[in-house]
Amino acid sequence: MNKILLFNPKSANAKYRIPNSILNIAASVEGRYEWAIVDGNCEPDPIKKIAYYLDQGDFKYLGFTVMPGPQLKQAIIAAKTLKEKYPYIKMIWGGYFPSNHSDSVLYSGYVDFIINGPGDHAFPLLIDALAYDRPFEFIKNLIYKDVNGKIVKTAKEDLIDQDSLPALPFDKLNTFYPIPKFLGKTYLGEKTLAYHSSIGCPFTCSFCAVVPIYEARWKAKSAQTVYNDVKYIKDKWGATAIEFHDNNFFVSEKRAVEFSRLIKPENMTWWGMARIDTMSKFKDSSLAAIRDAGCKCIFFGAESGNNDILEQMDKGGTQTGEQIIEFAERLKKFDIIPEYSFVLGTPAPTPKQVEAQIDFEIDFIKKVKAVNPKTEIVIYTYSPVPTPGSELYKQVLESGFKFPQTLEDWMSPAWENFDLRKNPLTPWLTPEMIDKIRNFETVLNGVYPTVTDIRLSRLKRELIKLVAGVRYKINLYQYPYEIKLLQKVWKYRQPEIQGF
Ligand code: B12
Ligand code: SF4
Repeated sequence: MNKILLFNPKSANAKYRIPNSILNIAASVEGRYEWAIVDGNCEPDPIKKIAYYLDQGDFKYLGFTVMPGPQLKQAIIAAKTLKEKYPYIKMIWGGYFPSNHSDSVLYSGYVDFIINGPGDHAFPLLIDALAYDRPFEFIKNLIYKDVNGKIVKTAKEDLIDQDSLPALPFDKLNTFYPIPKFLGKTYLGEKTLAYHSSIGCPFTCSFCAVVPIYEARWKAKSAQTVYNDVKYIKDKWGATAIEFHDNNFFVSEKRAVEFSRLIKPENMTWWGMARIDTMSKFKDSSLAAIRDAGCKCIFFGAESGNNDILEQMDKGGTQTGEQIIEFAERLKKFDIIPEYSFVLGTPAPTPKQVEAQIDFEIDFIKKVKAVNPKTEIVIYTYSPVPTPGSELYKQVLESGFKFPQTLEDWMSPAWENFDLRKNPLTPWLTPEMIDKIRNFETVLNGVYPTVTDIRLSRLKRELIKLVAGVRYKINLYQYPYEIKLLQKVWKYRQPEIQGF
């Protein structure tokens, strides 16, 4: 038998989402090969559960989806253990980490193939080739080691028309894990559905992991297809809210407005990610229609208020510091909360300039808060992404920065923290500079606690605001121990670490 087992290693401690990455892969082989899913988020001992399936003897292929951070850690441990116990199993990894760091994955010795980017066509073709002993070298989006141990990357496939993809097998997923388990309570609603309606992104920001894979390409499902899927889950399992996981949900104004028209009667609250310059061009009537249809909050990569840094990041498009502020103010009128993420700690020729850039961003973030205090701020420290050809990445390599060479190295606590964007490990950032960024973030989160933390009561919010308010006013960010203590005791939610 040629059964396929798909594994989503643990990526969240709570708020489990529908494992869309492996569900898409399951859809690609549905009706042709038998498959099962193991979700590490829902299993106390996922390796034991995988072994339970493999011991049945008819599973030949084991697919992992892997993103950096804790998911990578569980993936490495599982892959190593399982390959040792079941050496005949063909191990296939897909997702952002193996696509961007293929050498360390394939040289580990326990992963046989990587699907580079979308797997909707590549995965079933690879399984056909392996099952019927046919050549696989001509399959697009594949990375493997040839007989001489050399890493080979095959050509990239054009992006697939997303409406032509097979339906997602929600009912079958429900037989492995009840769907309501994945519809968690968030600030958006009691039962929040995670949905992915488009792939890639038309831009080329030089710090972004999407760029090397999608190379400025974007393809979306139509508004009607998205609506049909959402409506199905709503009617069958009672979803009340939607998190759109697309890298860039609002690329097309027409699609966003059309989706708003369809979803409005369903009374659902929803959220998605966008670009400031793209949405600044949206008509007032479109922004109003989007809000009216339940879109309460939108995530934007603001990145920096400094136009030179925006250029250095190759932010593309037309975004400027002035526009970031103007747009925060404009959204106030529509009662849409802008969630702005900033990337602090990009390289500069001298330590003084790095420090000056950090001070500038702190000041800029305060200006954004002043025009629209409801703006949610997420602060990341810049962690390099291997974007070949980008000026920023060239500067990073020149500074002496190196990614780990082996999978074992990726598991070290320091690199795990790098993945979580807590510890950038970039030579130009001194510990004092990192402290400065983190301390400002602590004080800012004290004055403006995130709305996404639904456990934080009104009283607690008021109290922490009071404590942090004085520091914020007089720009005193050093040693904010009292705020840290409250955040620790109240288990304050940090979207920058836990994911939105
Ligand atoms: C949902 C999500 C999460 C969820 C968890 C999802 C899960 N698996 O349970 C949460 C919120 C927990 C999360 C957390 C983090 N995430 Co995350 N996450 C995403 C997000 C938004 C969507 C993933 C998804 O479902 N995609 C939908 C599917 C259909 O697309 P896909 O994964 O690309 O899958 C296709 C191909 O890649 C391939 N493929 C994927 N897997 C597999 C497996 C096999 C076997 C095969 C054959 C093919 C294949 O085929 C699929 C279909 O074509 C992505 C961005 C994005 N839009 O994809 C970021 C993303 C993957 N996350 C990222 C990061 C950095 C994180 C964090 C580490 C940090 C952070 N602060 O966000 C944390 C880690 C926290 C932790 N505790 O682990 C980055 C990775 C960047 C990088 N350098 O590689 C991304 C790309 C966001 C970004 N643009 O920066 N994340
Ligand atoms: S707009 Fe966002 S998703 Fe697109 S390349 Fe830039 S950072 Fe990445």
